[in-house]
Amino acid sequence: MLLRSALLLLVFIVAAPCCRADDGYRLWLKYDLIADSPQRAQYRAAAQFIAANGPDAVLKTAAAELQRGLQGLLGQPVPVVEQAANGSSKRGILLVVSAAANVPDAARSTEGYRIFAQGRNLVVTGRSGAGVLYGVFALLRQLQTRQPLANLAGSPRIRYRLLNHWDNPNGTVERGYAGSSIWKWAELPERLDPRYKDYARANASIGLNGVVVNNVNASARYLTPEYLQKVKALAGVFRPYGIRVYLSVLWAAPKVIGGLKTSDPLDPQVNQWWAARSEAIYQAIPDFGGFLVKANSEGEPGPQDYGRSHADGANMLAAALGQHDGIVMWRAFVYKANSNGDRFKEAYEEFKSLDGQFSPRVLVQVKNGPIDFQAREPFHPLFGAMPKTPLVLEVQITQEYLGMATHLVYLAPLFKECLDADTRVKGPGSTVAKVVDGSLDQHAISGIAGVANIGADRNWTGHPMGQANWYAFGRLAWDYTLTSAAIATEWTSMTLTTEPKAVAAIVNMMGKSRDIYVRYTTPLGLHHIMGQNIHYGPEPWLAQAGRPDWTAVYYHKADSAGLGFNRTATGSNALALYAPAVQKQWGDAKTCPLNYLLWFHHVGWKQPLSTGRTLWNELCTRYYTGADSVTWMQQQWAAVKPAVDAAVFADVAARLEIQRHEALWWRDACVLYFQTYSKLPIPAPFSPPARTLAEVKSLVDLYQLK
Ligand code: BDP
Repeated sequence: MLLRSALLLLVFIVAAPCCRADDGYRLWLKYDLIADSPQRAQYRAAAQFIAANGPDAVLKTAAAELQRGLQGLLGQPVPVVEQAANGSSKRGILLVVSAAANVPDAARSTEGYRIFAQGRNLVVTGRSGAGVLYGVFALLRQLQTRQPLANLAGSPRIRYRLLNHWDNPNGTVERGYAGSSIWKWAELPERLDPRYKDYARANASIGLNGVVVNNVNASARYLTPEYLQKVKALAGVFRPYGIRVYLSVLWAAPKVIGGLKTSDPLDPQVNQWWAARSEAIYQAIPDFGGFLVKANSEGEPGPQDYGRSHADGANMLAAALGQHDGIVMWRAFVYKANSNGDRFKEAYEEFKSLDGQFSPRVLVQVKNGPIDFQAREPFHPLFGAMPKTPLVLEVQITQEYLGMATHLVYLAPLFKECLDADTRVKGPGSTVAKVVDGSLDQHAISGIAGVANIGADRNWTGHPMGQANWYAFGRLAWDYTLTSAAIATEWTSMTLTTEPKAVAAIVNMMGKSRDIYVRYTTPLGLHHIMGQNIHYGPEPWLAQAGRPDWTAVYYHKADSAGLGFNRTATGSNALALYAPAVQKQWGDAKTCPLNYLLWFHHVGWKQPLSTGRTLWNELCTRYYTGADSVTWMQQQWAAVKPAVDAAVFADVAARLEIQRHEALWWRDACVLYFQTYSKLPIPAPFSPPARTLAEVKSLVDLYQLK
């Protein structure tokens, strides 16, 4: 009897891991046992010990991470020793920090790594602990994706690779769709949620090295001594992972918490106040990264309140950093209320003339496109227009305008579309990526920032597939030459399944998902026609808002003649902000890529396009085929059911079903609304929507968008 229960218990223990539902918490760092035993045996033979020598805290992390990963993947404990035993026949992995390490160094950082065989052993080397840590994660990735442990080398192309959290002191997250903030300010600094460390591991594993912990619409509270202790506690968790903390600052802080009468950047007392604050921060956090600033934007205070420029403000803050190794990231997301203007041009007009006026430690942070994180935007005209200033590329990982946490949209193609865009400012090949990594204009510093999609939901990102966007951002920040498909393949194999057919199907679906989203929401270059405030669902009829450039009609300009915003010389002439070669291509409706057509042209409803269809027919075709493609995504997903965890499968399947009917909502809303202008029938083979425009409009209330 006793024996029977013992056997039963054994069966249960052995069986348990396979049947436990995957809650997504482990992200891509699952380290489940490699099932193929010959392959496992091969890896095991090469990884019998880890040798790590030296006091470097990040090196220690590297050893611990490697040990943890190998233990899971190989199912055997791997000891960490100080050095390989002389004359031993064991094969192991040596982690070596050496100033002389021969590692690539693209971003003038010390974060590169090299992995090579040396005798029986494998060496992972870097010039810093962080370099070795990145090498270790690269090595683990090889195992996770079942690749050989061959020679590998890597180095980041961009120096500052940051997540921007739009998290507030009260635990809410602006534009966050995965629950509340992961930072538990009320518990800090005494209690450190174990999640902070897991968060740091995830970031380090994809090469991120900085975190702005709070919202750009900043509370001054973060600069108080009390909050600095909290931020210090977080910094202590992140440091062993090579991650530095940064703060968003409220421009008016000297007034709000400093008791001063002004926040004028040229006022000596204001200067002193910031210098003292900065000194206090560095006392608490010696490796503090610096400040991120949203000023004179969307009602936030800024130096212009005192007749000073963005450069005056940024330079004053840079000076306040003193001798410390910090930077200032000054956002260019500004647009004045100007009913006769074109919001497209506002940031350019405010910043272009400031090029050359910023101090060397200031980077200007520019969103990927000129409006605001739309599903597709042309690249921001400031890229290439400020050669004397390092520009940080800011992208949004959280899906504010891309279906929040219910629509499956893989964002690597969006990020890459911007990075690969050719500004042409110095001839062909002057890509946004080369502006951002500093190589086009020989800048010593460079940066990229992603607005995080992370929250306190157990699986971190709400939509299980949202994890891929966090992952892809990190991988592209490290190396923007990676392809979207390669990144999706890595992520899928590490996170969902290693079954080759399933991986291929999922990667295919991910690769198409962003275009599908664009088709059923904003095809042909439509933009900013989403629900007011909440930015979810369609509201192309929106004509009244706090400002004209917060409506939809401002952007699509539908009338009886046609559709689209004329930004050529006969319109707002925003096109003139680009290099002549770009102007030439985009300025002619015949050569302008269809994806950007309505960004720059007001096109007649019956105008034939390069597809052979008229504008109206092409528009309808894209809305209909886009919405249909969600059904295709559902089929793709259904086919991989046997290969993925049941809980994750069900979660994604349910969200895809929401996406399917919301794609129809978008389709019906847009074709019915634009039809009131085109007065044309829905072209064959498509059937007109079964509901009326009034019925679709009423859905906005149902979704409580107002
Ligand atoms: C917009 C968001 C708003 C942000 C703003 C920004 O709707 O919540 O504060 O961007 O980037 O897209 O500052």
